[in-house]
Amino acid sequence: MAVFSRKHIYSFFKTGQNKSILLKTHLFKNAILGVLSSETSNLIMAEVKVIGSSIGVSLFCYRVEWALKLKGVEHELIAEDLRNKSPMLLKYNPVHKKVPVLVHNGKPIAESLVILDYIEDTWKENPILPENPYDRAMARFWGKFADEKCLTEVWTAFCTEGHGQEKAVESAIETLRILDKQVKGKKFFGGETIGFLDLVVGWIPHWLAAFEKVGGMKILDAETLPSLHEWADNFIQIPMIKESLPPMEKVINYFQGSRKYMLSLAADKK
Ligand SMILES: N[C@@H](CCC(=O)N[C@@H](CS)C(=O)NCC(=O)O)C(=O)O
Repeated sequence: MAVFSRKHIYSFFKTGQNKSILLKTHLFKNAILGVLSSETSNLIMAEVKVIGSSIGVSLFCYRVEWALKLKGVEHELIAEDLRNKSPMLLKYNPVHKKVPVLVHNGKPIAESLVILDYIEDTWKENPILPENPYDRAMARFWGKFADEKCLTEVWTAFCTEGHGQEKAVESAIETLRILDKQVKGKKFFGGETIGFLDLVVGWIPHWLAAFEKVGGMKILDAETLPSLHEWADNFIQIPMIKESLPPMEKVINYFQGSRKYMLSLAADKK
């Protein structure tokens, strides 16, 4: 069943000839809502909330935010203090107790990749996954690879120092080379426009730059990872992305604390 937000109903009618007169009249709005079934009306009133981090630098939350923006889904952001998790977060994500959590009509969905899938299934406009089932599966495969391998290895390099870090950086670059091949000859992973995988690896241009600066390492280099480097330049130029990014100082400041903490944990283990 198609799910429409109030905005989408309006934009549908916007395409009609009498758009400005019709759109802005409350009478018209009420007439439209009146003739729809109560079930559909509930969907129009659908409430979409995203529980995110109060610090505002969570790369997992940003991909969800971007997907909703791409689809024009109005939503409310709820800032969660992750040092003092709220009963609401624990209720909505009792398994992982992490953000983001998408809450749609009171029903929670956790894990950002699962949330992206849900968004795609629920709001059909501006698809982020290809139509063909095989291509869809491939996009999901690479998304999983990007999170489980690329991001994890970059994070390991970020949380290490000395010789250990050099080795970790090499390993991260090797893994990113695989991703580099995937985007070779294309503007975006999704083709001419951004899609699922672009959103998943959307942390690379901004967050990786912060990790490199704070961690004193270089990973994304135009010579070593030419296609990914070019992709990063293209991705960050998209107005919706560029305008939504958290200030770099804020990201750096936050991850300076994270690195210090991770290094202190490693030192304690020795
Ligand atoms: N695999 C999860 C990762 C989410 C995640 O790590 N969220 C962090 C914020 S960036 C979090 O909630 N951390 C709180 C904690 O680990 O207790 C996803 O894709 O949604």
